[in-house]
Amino acid sequence: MSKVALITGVTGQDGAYLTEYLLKKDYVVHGLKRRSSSFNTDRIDHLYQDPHTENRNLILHYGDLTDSLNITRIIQETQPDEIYNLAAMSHVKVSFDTPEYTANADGIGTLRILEAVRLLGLSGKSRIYQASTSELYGLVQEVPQKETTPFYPRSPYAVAKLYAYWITVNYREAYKMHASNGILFNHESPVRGETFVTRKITRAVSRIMLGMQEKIYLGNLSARRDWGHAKDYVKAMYLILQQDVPSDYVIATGITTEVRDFVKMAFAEGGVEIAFKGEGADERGYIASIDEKVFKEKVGGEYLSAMSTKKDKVVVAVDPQYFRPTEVELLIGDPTKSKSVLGWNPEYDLPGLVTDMMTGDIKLMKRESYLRSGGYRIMNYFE
Ligand code: NAP
Ligand code: G4F
Repeated sequence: MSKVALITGVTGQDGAYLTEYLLKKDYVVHGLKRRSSSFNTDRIDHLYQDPHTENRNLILHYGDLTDSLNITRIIQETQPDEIYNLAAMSHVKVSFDTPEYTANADGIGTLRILEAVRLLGLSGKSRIYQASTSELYGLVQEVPQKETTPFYPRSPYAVAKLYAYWITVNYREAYKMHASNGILFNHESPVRGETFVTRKITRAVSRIMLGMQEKIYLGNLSARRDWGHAKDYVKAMYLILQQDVPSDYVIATGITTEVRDFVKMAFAEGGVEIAFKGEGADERGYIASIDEKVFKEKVGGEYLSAMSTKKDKVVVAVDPQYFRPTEVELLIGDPTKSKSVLGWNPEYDLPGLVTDMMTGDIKLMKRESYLRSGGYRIMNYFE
């Protein structure tokens, strides 16, 4: 018999990778997806199965974490062995603009799932994974951060996730539920949301190198994050739910890097060296040199002459609109427990992640550029 998983947030970055991973393990996967006025299933379209397909093993359900009735009905109908609660308003900066909604979806949404499992008498059957976050450490009280490090959240997002973390622990202790928190540090990929800093950078750097954009505006260049690859992190989620005893785990690489250095690494993928000058809001990044051989190989010879005219020009600037009212300056996790207990071992390091993201975005932007020119010409031809 195949195991049954329910994934909330199935259309998000992690939802997509986890769905792919569990389908390969022969699970039947039910995914909770929000109704949207335009398609929001891009990341899982390659896995989609038509509702008329017999014996489907990926089934999508309309739903929302703010709707208790809907959550309870879907859990009752699907009777999942494992629930991965990945749905959330996951953008830290946006949570300052939508604090009440964030608390409802990210905080109370978790309670809705736990309580539905309890009320439906599934406490002994359905194991629950809660997508907790390194944002809980916020104004860090210890370096590196581990499972026992005290929390100090610094945004409405992190405060909502703090509630979700503790209500998960409470239901585990009160009702003997197999409910666990994965305290995941930042993890990225070629399908990372476009407004998180890594993807914003890899998209913009690709566009700059292809002559589609002049420069990128960023916020705090000195923030440091422990960045891993989402493909590795969904494996940890799975491992957490395979343990006999539920518990909470830090999932991280143990290496921290400045946003500024991520920018340098992204440009270096195309052989472009960036130097930074100035401080705070006046800091600027300009092109110091171009390795033509690498550029031709990774980006394409036809883009080289336009790129060469940008030498010594500013391509990175700071815009204070991206600063946060309260910032998390440093995150670095200690993954000792997850490595020893779960046997979790990530395949990607940061250079591998940057290469994967840049390769994806250069390809994507070339297609966009082609559609803009050739694509329109074809449309006009038929008109
Ligand atoms: P993501 O790409 O932003 O995906 C979030 C998912 O949640 C999307 O499918 C989104 O639907 C859905 N969603 C948002 N609000 C919802 C609601 N009210 N009801 C139902 N679904 C809703 O996030 P991610 O990077 O995959 O992260 C997955 C989870 O891990 C999130 O809970 C996030 O907070 C947490 N986390 C992420 C990281 C990280 O670095 N990526 C680190 C630690 C923890 P739409 O597609 O319709 O928007
Ligand atoms: O990429 P970010 O927006 O990610 P952040 O805030 O660390 O949150 C992400 O990781 C958390 C895990 O720790 C998740 F829980 C959360 O759901 C999300 O996935 O920003 C990273 C850093 C910040 O310090 C930010 O101030 O980059 C800095 N930054 C600098 N310029 C920027 C920008 N961030 C964004 N989004 N956009 C900028 O232009």
